[in-house]
Amino acid sequence: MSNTQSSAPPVTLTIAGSEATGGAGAQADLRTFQELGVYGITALTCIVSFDPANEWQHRFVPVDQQVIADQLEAIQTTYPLTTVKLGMLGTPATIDTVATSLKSQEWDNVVLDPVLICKGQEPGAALDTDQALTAKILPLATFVTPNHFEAESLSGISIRTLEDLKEAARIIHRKSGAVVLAKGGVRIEGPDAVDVYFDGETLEVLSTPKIGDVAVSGAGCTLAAAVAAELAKGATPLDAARTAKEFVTEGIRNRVTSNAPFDAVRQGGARSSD
Ligand code: PXL
Repeated sequence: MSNTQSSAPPVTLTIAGSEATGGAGAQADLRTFQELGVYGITALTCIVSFDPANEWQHRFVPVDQQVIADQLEAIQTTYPLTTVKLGMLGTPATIDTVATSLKSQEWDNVVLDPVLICKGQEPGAALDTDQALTAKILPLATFVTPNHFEAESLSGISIRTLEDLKEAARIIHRKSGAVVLAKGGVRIEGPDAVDVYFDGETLEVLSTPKIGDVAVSGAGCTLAAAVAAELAKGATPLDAARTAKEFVTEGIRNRVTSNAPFDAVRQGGARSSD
């Protein structure tokens, strides 16, 4: 017990998977939390290990349901939490376990990165997971950050242009009630990486010049984690989105190269290379 809690940074939880190389998932979330000055903790839902001998496909192992529930019980009993970020949940069973824990308390901010597809999963299993996520987790979200593919899936429209992305953001808001930050990333043609923010009133296009034309691992995780960190510190949703976009752009600019065929976001890279 301590009576100095008021000076501590806000505790921010990520419920996410481990991606063993650290580019995405819980590792990216925790680095983002650290950089943005919140106290990050994690409940692990699954372990993903790329397979270098098989085109870097994802080998996916879910954490036992009881172990996920135990982690969340320990965390939720230890800290008064207001903000949670949800990353890869991965199976319908995990979605049920996480939904039950989420519903056991009130939240100010539930930031959902609706990770829909994990390569290496059976398509059937992935479809079940997508449906369970939409039915059971999306209604609990206050802020959702779909990428291009996820925005198409959640909105039911195909997205080629910025106007399509705006329409998708409106549809997803209408379906979920959540603030939407729909990411065009490198997938909308043109010189800029455009994301669309829509909260039911304000629609804002967040735009930065593209850095290369290949997606970088961990960008989505980092963006949603940065939104969660900023909301936990009391930022408005729009300011959280703006800061998160700047943070992830900086991380992409300073990205980590490796033997893998994709680069990874480097959170705080600008600071540490000074
Ligand atoms: O970037 C999506 C993502 C999220 N979480 C985990 C992942 C990945 C993609 O590889 O492995 C654990």
